[in-house]
Amino acid sequence: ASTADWWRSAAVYQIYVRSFADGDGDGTGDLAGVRAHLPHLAELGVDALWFTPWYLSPLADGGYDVADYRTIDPAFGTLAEAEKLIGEARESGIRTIVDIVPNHVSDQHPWFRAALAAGPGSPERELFHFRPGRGANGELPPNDWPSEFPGAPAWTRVPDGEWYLHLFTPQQPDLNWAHPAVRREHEDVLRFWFERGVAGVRIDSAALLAKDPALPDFVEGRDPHPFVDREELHDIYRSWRAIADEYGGIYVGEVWLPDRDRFTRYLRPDELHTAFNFDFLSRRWDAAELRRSIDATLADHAPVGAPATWVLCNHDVTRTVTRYGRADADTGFAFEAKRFGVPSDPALGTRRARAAALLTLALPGAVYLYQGEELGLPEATPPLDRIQDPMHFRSGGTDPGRDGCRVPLPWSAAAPHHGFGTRAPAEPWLPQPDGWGRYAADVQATDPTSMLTLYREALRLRRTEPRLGDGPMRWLAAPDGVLAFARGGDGGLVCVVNLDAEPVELPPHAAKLLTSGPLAGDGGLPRDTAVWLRL
Ligand code: TEU
Repeated sequence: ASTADWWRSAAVYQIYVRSFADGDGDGTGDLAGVRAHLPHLAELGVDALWFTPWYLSPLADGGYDVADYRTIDPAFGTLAEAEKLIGEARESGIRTIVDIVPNHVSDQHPWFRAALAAGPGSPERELFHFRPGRGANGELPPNDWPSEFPGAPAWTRVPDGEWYLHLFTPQQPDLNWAHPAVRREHEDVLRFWFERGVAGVRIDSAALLAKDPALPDFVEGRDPHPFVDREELHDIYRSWRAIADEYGGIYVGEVWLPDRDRFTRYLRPDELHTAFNFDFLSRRWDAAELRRSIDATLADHAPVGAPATWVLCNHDVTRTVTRYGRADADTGFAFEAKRFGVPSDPALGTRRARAAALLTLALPGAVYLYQGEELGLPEATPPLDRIQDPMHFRSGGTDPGRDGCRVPLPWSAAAPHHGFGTRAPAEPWLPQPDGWGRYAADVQATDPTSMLTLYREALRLRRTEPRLGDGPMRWLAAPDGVLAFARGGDGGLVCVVNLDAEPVELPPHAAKLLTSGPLAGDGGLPRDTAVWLRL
């Protein structure tokens, strides 16, 4: 792939800044922590870093509540430091992707504060969705839309009696995307970050933004939907694409849409470059099911010319090892399973996560990794009184929320708090569970059987092996419960994954490039194990 096409085959590493590494000793991860660990990322061999929002924010939703899109939150660092980090990463061959949150702002954003102060009927309120309530005294929300976080309507009433719309928490008022000032502002913000050398932008909640101006009640199955996947979005993304093209930058959309045909419309050549494919998150560890998912994904992407992407984890879902460690019936359905705390076998989960890593890294397209996946971290269960995720509060405390995958990383087994602080050790903002040191990067770096070593070797092969990344693949005949496919033509690279069968025989003359776990005594590939072969 040419350098302009880097994103088509990239391995992108997601950094949840507040939990990655703490450089200034206040217990919160920051840019200094990331800079200190750039050697880890370079040695891991990823092509780009995606930073979850690092902007000024009251952190009501971990930074997805932005008070100023042009300022780095002082807890994380400064703009000058972000620019330095972008440059240093680039020197190590690593590109930077920033996260833009266009659907909503923080209630501390100057626009929202001005709208509150200016009162009903003011032009300031037109930047948001303010409405009078229903009921005799306006005591009922303007419509019946639910918010994304459980347990509450998408409306909050302000002291003067009007209500404002927020599809997420009340601290995240939705912008009015029909207003030209909202569009202009975000176009400026995109330019601001491209000017600072970022290679790409992740677009948060990219299928939201536009709303039916009549704000009608929600009717199941009505098309168009009043606030998801509306036609107006495509015009917005076309104008954004023109901006990215000026800079050679790319977009990766967070487009949560179950309908694949609707999803790939966002990937037309003049819209977003690529989008997360979340399909594996709701798939069981089952060969037939994963094969169907892979085929459908590739078939849907091909006509628009966009590469597929593969996602096993992110900051919103149960960590891979824990998900795959659950009894078969519960391995998928990340969101429901997380809510009900289904038990998980860490050894089984780790074996499958290792095999899944080799599977996704061998599939055509780009791969998005979430920090700690390379360490094989399981989902943690932080004490409920330490959880900060609004999902937890909005559920009335019944849902532990998403903080279990956001626990500060262990870097050094023997150091206080396992080296989360790169200089001064301070109590991390979320406690690390007992035994977290066993996953520390320093112990894994010298262990040939560790998850870190597996990821390093797989990513090294991915960088040197032109057949991996975007391009054609071909299924090979395999027993039930086994996936086998080839990349490239004769003498190509073959990936075999045994999900659920007795040990399978491997071709006798194939060179084993990498295996996710030990082979059986007779050289067969055991259940829950993957191998890369060269024929
Ligand atoms: O997530 C968008 C989104 O739709 C989430 O509600 C997702 O469905 C949920 O987290 C799954 O458990 C993005 C961010 O990734 C998330 O962290 C933010 O909370 C959300 O937007 C609001 O900005």
